[in-house]
Amino acid sequence: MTDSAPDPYLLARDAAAAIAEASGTASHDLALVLGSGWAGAADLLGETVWQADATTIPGFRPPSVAGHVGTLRSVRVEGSGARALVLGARTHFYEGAGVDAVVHGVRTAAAAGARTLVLTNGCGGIDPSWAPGTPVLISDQINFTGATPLVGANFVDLTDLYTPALRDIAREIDPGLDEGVYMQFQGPTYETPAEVRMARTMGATLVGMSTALEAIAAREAGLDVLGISLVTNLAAGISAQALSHQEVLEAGRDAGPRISDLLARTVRRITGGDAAAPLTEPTR
Ligand code: 8IG
Repeated sequence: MTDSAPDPYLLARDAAAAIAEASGTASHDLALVLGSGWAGAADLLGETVWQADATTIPGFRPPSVAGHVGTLRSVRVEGSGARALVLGARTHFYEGAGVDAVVHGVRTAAAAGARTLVLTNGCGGIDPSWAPGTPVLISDQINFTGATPLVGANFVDLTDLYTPALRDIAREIDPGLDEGVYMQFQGPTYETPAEVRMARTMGATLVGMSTALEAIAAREAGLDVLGISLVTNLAAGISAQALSHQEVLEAGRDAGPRISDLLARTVRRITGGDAAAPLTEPTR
């Protein structure tokens, strides 16, 4: 790091302090990043006690993608009373702002007191049985970006990067949830069919442009991580159809209410509240 570059950890502490002051909430228990298709979850979690445009908080950049909403919220989780920090948009690696910008929200969540991070995304599915609109638990990841948020001899163990106990809780809410290995590509193109075959050969079943770098930063900060992907499209070459961002948004909209319910119940259970009645409709 040069002398003029801001320390990203300090910037995250500034952001957390600004959130604490603006929200009137000294500390948050858990944080969520809502990706494509997951925006509706914030409303189901509980009462929003504070919300603001993320760009009013130090270090947050405006979202660059249609369908992503750059709102930060503090939510009192119904049932448990836990405080959740909801990050309604993320900075993607393909925006070129650097990996510190990508993980700023995660570092801010850690500085705000969160012990648990829930990462959600919309992604491509390699398993042909996952129809668009299927939620899949992330069991492990392949960081294929060539980048990392960590600098120096910082040998963080990623054996259980996605906390097994949190995945168990999600499956208590929805026993039909499948698990997959998420591979983060740099983007912004979707993969070629050959790249999807490569990903499959390497052991991936989900392909996307987010999450893996954030999970690494979260684990560095000592957070427990839960990852849930919404398969919004079959990965390139898995189906005969070409990919379109429009279809991705539509799959997200259609699946939105169901996956929001799944997420809200899971967060209630994670934070010690009752998850209420079981899902009336299985997610697949
Ligand atoms: I939504 O098929 C969504 N994001 N890399 N590939 C990659 N990212 C995605 C995809 C996909 N679908």
